[in-house]
Parts: sequence; C-alpha cells; structure tokens
Amino acid sequence: MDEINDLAEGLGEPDRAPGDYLDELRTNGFVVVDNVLTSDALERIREATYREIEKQDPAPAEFDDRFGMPHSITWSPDVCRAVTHPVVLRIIREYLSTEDIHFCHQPAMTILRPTKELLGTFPDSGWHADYPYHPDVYPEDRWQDENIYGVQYNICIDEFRTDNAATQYVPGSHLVKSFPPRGMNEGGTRMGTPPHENVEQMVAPAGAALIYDSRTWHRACVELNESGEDRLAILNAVCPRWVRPMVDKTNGSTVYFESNAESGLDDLTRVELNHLCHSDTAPHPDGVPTILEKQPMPRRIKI
Ligand SMILES: O=C(O)CCC(=O)C(=O)O
Repeated sequence: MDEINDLAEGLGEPDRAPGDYLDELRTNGFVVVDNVLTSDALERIREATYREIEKQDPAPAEFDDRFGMPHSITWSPDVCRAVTHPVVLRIIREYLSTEDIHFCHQPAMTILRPTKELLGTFPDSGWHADYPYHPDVYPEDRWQDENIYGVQYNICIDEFRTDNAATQYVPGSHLVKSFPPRGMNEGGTRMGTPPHENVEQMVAPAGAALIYDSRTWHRACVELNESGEDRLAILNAVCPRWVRPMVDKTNGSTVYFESNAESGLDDLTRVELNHLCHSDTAPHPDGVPTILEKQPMPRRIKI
C-alpha cells in the first residue's frame, strides 16, 4: 500500500504502516488506527462542539443520553480534515475493494452523556449491525455475498474506556453474516454472561479512529458511562458510492454550501469532502445485491 506524505493541519501520522492496519482489519473485522488527530485539533473540536451545544434550546439532557450535533462539517474545519484523513480512507478503500466510496449520512458528532439513573441497570436492546446491514435495507437471506458493503469509521474525540461507555461489540461477529440474534436484545446486556459472554468494548485513546466491518454486532452502552464526563465521537457510515445513503443528505449539503466552510479548507480536504458528503449516488453495478429503499418493518404480533 502507498505511503501517504501530505497531512493537513491537525492530522496525526498513525504509528504503523497503513498495510498493517489493513491486515488487522481483514483478520479481525476491527482495528484501532492511532494518532489520527493531534491534541490541538481534539481541543478545537471539543470547544466547537460545546459552543454548538450551548446554542440548543431546549438544552439537551445532561445525563443518560446520547445525541448528535448536526452540521459539524459546517462549524468545524477540524472535523472536515478528520473525516478525510488520507491514511484512514486508503485503508477503507482497500477493505471495500473500491476507490469510489461515500458517506451514507453526514459526519455525525455524537455526545454520550454520563449515566445517572441508568447506573447499575441493564437496559434491553441496542444490539445491531451498521448500515447497509439493516433488516429493512439489506434482508438477511442475502448476506452470503463475499463482498463487503460497509465499514464504520468512528473517531474518538475523547478516550474510549470501559468506564466511559466504549462501544460494546462481539469480536468476529461480522463473519456470522446475519443480524444479532434476537436474544441479545432481550433482558439487558451483562458482559460475560450468555448470550453476552463474548462481548468486549472498543477501547482506544483520544484522537484514534475505530474502523470496523459494518456487519459487526455492537451496541452503544450509555449505562456504562460512570466517568461523570461526556464521551465525544464522530461517526461515519462508509459504503461504495452505489449504496444509497442511509438518510437524505441534501439538507446537510445545502447548509454546508451556504456557509463559508469550504473557504477554510485546503484543496485536498475540500475535494475529498465534496466527494464523500455531497456527490450523487453512483448507478448500481451488475452483480451486486439490491440495497433497498428503507422498507416499513412488519409489525410484530404477539400471540
Ligand atoms: O456511540 C457508540 O458507542 C456506538 C456507536 C454505534 O452504535 C454506531 O456507530 O453504530
């Protein structure tokens, strides 16, 4: 894999060669790419995020919640540079076996609040695979395909630790090629106890990126944020460009182009961001499964 020399402001150079990360992702379906953002960039992203949170009326919940602050590519040039990190994108393009990738929603700054009422509880549900491996988009019987149609690219703005709700996941579950079994979403998650005996957490330093195969079973575990502090992360669902977006991205694109955000970016970041966030969906190639428009889910009838 090619070495990458030019890094935009605020981007760090990962310690290992890109091919090492790719090998680990291919072996485990998950890899932590260290040093994607410098500590200065992290601090600027935190400050920009809290400026946005302060503008919210009504104010978001302070505890037991995880919410998104939209339009981060408009209010933070560091987010623009982070989501276009050339080493991470090279790894993802190789893993998805295509140069032509895009984001299936606009980069999502998420704030996971500390727990209060949920402390010590075991809430039901939350286990899922990521886009496009959703039951209403890519039905279960078609997952036997050997190709891979999505990875998640999450950037840790704060350290991900076991005591601040680092994402729970089941190592190797992408190889099962199906949704998490229903039992995983019933009766709460007790790590180490069936059916959650193999659950681990995606622990990583601040400034690292988590890349995982979208078929991986995983869960946001707000009840485990005992740290008393927020845990910030930027989430991205990355797919080949022929995979239709998860949501309508046009409002995000309009807000971005109507702002002055582009003028603060270097050319490489601007062009890559336009491609990932604002380009049209490519035509469906031959020989790939149909990724459906979101389907209404059948209502569960209790007998
Ligand atoms: O924020 C988290 O810990 C979970 C993220 C997640 O579920 C996702 O990216 O799909």
